[in-house]
Amino acid sequence: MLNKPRKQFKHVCPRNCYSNCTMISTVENGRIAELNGNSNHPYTKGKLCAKGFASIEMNDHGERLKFPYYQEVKGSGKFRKITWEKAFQIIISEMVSIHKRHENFLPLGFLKGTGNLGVHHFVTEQFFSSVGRTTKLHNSSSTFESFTALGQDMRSGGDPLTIKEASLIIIWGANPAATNVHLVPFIIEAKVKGAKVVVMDPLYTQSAELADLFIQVRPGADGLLAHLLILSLLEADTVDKEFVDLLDGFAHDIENVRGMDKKNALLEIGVSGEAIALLLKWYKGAGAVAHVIGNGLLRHADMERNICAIKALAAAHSDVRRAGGGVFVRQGAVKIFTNQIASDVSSFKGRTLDLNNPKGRSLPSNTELPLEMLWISCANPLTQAPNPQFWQAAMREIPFVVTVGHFFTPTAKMSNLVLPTTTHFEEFDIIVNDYHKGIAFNEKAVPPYHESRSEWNIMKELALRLDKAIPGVCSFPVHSSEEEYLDAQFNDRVYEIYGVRGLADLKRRIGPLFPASADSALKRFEIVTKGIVENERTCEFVKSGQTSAGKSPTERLPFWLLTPHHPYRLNSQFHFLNLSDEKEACVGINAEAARKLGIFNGEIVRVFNNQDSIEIKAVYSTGVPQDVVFIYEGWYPNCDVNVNRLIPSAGTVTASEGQCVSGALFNTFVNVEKL
Ligand SMILES: Nc1nc2c(c(=O)[nH]1)N[C@H]1C(S)=C(S)[C@@H](COP(=O)(O)OP(=O)(O)OC[C@H]3O[C@@H](n4cnc5c(=O)[nH]c(N)nc54)[C@H](O)[C@@H]3O)O[C@H]1N2
Ligand SMILES: Nc1nc2c(c(=O)[nH]1)N[C@H]1C(S)=C(S)[C@@H](COP(=O)(O)OP(=O)(O)OC[C@H]3O[C@@H](n4cnc5c(=O)[nH]c(N)nc54)[C@H](O)[C@@H]3O)O[C@H]1N2
Ligand code: SF4
Ligand SMILES: [Mo]
Repeated sequence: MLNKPRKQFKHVCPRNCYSNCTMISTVENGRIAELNGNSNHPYTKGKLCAKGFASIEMNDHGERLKFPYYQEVKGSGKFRKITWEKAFQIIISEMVSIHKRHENFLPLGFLKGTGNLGVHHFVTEQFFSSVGRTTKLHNSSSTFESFTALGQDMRSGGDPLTIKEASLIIIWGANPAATNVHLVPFIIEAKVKGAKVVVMDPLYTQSAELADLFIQVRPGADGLLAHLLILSLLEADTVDKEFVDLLDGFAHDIENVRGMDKKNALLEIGVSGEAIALLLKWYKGAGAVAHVIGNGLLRHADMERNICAIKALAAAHSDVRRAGGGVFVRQGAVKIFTNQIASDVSSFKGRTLDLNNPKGRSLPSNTELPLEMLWISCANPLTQAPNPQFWQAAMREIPFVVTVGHFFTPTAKMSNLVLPTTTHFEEFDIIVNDYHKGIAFNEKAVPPYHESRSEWNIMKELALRLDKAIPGVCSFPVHSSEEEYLDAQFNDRVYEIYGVRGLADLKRRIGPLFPASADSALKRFEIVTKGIVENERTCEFVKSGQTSAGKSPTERLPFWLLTPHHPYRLNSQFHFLNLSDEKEACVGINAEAARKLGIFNGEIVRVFNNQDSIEIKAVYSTGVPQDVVFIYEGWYPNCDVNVNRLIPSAGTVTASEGQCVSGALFNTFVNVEKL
């Protein structure tokens, strides 16, 4: 038998994930025959998750978009395959028409989601920032956007590799066993060395199984629990006074905690005094404490108060200056490459619309120029955004919608033009991670699937045509290759952090690159200080003795609806991957609560609130409290359940600026009834 030529290529998984694993593909006859993790990575260590391995399946999936498709009437499903040339013609003629009537491109909106976070993919935003004033839509329901809006202060993630040194690990509202699998070995290593692990979550999750102590906290009550811990440190006189005295005004704030009503706090937290007593004991006796913070905190109104309370705790116990201790949270949105900076909300020159801010949440139809065209890339708002009904209506209203992606998602189906694009196996890219903070180069291994084009190629071709149609209107730099384009995105900031000047420099390095002074104790100290000093309301919250959410289930809507991330999906991606016991969407409900409603295990029920109603299979769960139900978020094409239809578009409020920064997706209340 002839030996087939095999070639290997280096990749980085570009998903919006804690890990951004490095991987190696083996190509045979122009197709990826094998995919493995690359052991060059100190965080991911050559291991991929199920989704990572399934990315080969995704690459060759029969339902992947092969050609550009056009439909005159959005949602009609009457798509016809067209050529790229025709697609470009349609887009240019829309753009020219807008420009003719308005002499600018403000009626042209664009939305870039988190489907692929590679530097390459910011090309879309760069293009729409290079044609004068346009409209940037941002939907801060993703963690990526939330952190962007929170700014530098929240970019305080400690180095997760150090967690193995912690003597106590508290996981606040995260489920790493499902969503951050590479953290698990570090947690186990700490456990082997004697560390205790505490999981705070209203749900008994996959991560709770790793815990020495599981605290089934009431949603939104984490800040109160953190203050209780501060109080116990004060009472035992173990607060790091020397450290807190350095934090201007903080010593006074922390003293306020003495005034809190412990009994009431325990009621609000909803946990037995015994469990809290054990936690207090461990905390007081602990060396470095690692606080791992996840979306469970970010998805509530007033999330900043809860997080600041945890930061205050980490400072009071000087966790932030002990190896292995501190606050570990995703840094979010590292925008340092040139094409990422130009289009950031903070520096964007055109009009911005924050669709999570109830005030900004309407299309500019009467007041300003209405949107006439919308470009969506790397996003699936019809399943991922809160209140997708709004998006559905908006997309119907906007005359011309383009979606660039991989599959016929609900969002693609509501578009006029659907453009097929390449995957990370078919394009060059640079991936910047916002958790372990490594950057690495992604090689192209195989040609584009059918007629897919890379996003750089699409935008470059558009730039060339637009320049012909309206000379001088577009300043998008036209490079001759993807690699040349990526090379041009390096700048002094990248050099300052990573010590590389260009692509050749990055390629020469073996394995991912990490910032030289990633998280010195000093830097973390400064960040924590800033967070505490700026947040004057931290301690008021304790005095009032309320949960941070300030909202609770009511008689009419007696359940919190939590919609965390699916263990075998990535947001709306990998919809074809059926590894769970439950193949369809289902709602997890406390068995006792279900029985009271006469609901059997496996029965289809109605879950509803003021916004909408969905029909979904009920599954009894012992891990859910009586007043909580949960449904994994995502896209369920096989049963048409869209859980976000129940989720209002309320933002969360940051104490320091009073701005809405993130979707308070978990502040949703519902009722459940038999059909
Ligand atoms: N398998 C998989 N991995 C992923 C993703 C995915 O979709 N699937 N998505 C990626 C992305 S984009 C993100 S942002 C991350 C998200 O990863 P995580 O930060 O782990 O977020 P969630 O999965 O939403 O889990 C949050 C947990 O918080 C709990 N929770 C809810 N409210 C509260 C509360 O008030 N207090 C406390 N203490 N807990 C609460 C929920 O019950 C849930 O168990 O994962 C990334 N990794
Ligand atoms: N109810 C509820 N809703 C949530 C959440 C929750 O916890 N609960 N979590 C929120 C969070 S944390 C996040 S991050 C968001 C994520 O929501 P989105 O930002 O929409 O991200 P994804 O669903 O991962 O991917 C969006 C689309 O990008 C496409 N895509 C993938 N790669 C590429 C590419 O290279 N190019 C292009 N053009 N397209 C590509 C995918 O096919 C997919 O259709 O969802 C949010 N929605
Ligand atoms: S989804 Fe995350 S854990 Fe899985 S392969 Fe990609 S980066 Fe790694
Ligand atoms: Mo996210």
